[in-house]
Amino acid sequence: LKKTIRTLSTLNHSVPLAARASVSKDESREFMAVFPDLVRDLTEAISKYDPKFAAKWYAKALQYNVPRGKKNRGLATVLTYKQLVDKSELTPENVRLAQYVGWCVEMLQAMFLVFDDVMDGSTTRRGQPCWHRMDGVGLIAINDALMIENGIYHILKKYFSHTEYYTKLVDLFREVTLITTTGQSLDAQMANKDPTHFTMEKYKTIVANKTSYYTFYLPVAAPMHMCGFTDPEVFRQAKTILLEMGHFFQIQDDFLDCFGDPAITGKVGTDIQENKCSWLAIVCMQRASDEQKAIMKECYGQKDPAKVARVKELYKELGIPNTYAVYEEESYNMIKTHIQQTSRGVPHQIFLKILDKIYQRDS
Ligand code: DMA
Ligand code: MG
Ligand code: MG
Repeated sequence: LKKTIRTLSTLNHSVPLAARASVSKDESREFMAVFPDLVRDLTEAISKYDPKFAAKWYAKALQYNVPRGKKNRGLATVLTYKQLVDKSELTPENVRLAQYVGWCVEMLQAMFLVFDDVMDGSTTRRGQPCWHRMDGVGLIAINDALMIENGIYHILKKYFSHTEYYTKLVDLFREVTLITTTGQSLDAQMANKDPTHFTMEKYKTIVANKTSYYTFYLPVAAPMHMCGFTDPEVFRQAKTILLEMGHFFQIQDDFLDCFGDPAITGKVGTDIQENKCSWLAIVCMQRASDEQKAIMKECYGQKDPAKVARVKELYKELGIPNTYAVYEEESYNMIKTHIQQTSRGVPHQIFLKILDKIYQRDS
């Protein structure tokens, strides 16, 4: 299966995987170097209220949940800033500010993931147990997610309240949070319906809201504000491209949930058990005969491992892994074309870099 996907999609593979990995290693190290300062800022902030227990717990929650992922969103924020800022302003101090914003994006992501894993009944995330599964954590995870989220606004205030773009940044984080929670709400509500209700149209709305805004729009729009962009048309054009990328990214996520290797993705999928309106389930329902639809009705949304396996079998019988490989390649090419067609504002190179980072990902 993996081989088919690889062969089908190496046809238009502009940046070798190894090269991509090595580029981000340095950037990732510099970015990581800022994290301990962020933890110090935040724990100091709450040690005013409780110097011992709360601060210690907060540090632990931050360290466990914020920095252990791929950090694509935070790194994209810094990268975009470096590309957009006037060369004369590309100082170490300004890069550090961009890194703080990048960590705010990562804190937002950490908050969503802690909540998402509680809601989705997940067990593992980033190769370790989900935070709520840790001994002594459980539902305290809900409060921890709120503490992580509000750390964002503490950091923004501390480092940006004197800037012209401060309210733009705060408004952006708040709006993107509202949009993402709207998407999570739709995602959860759709999971209460049987698969005959799943459509590509509903999927598009769920995905744009739950994933694309915070994963792709935020890491580009935040540095745009920092660099003094104000033309709404430029934001609109960037958004169009970035939402397309988000759609592409979530289809990958859905595929990996079912067919990915947990040792590589760092998480064990739950979409079938949780009755999620995933891309695979939609394509399956589009193609299924009446008998196959009956299998979905009986087995989808069930915890029984035999039923989960039956759904995966059905996906394979319907050739969905192959459809995915073809889709991934075609969609990549289409987004590239659309990037080339954007007329002004953000340099194409930024979008292309972000796109190449996710193309053919297996984690
Ligand atoms: C991801 O949806 C959306 C948010 C806001 C975390 P998901 O449940 O498909 O994500 P994952 O597969 O990482 O649990
Ligand atoms: Mg989930
Ligand atoms: Mg998923």
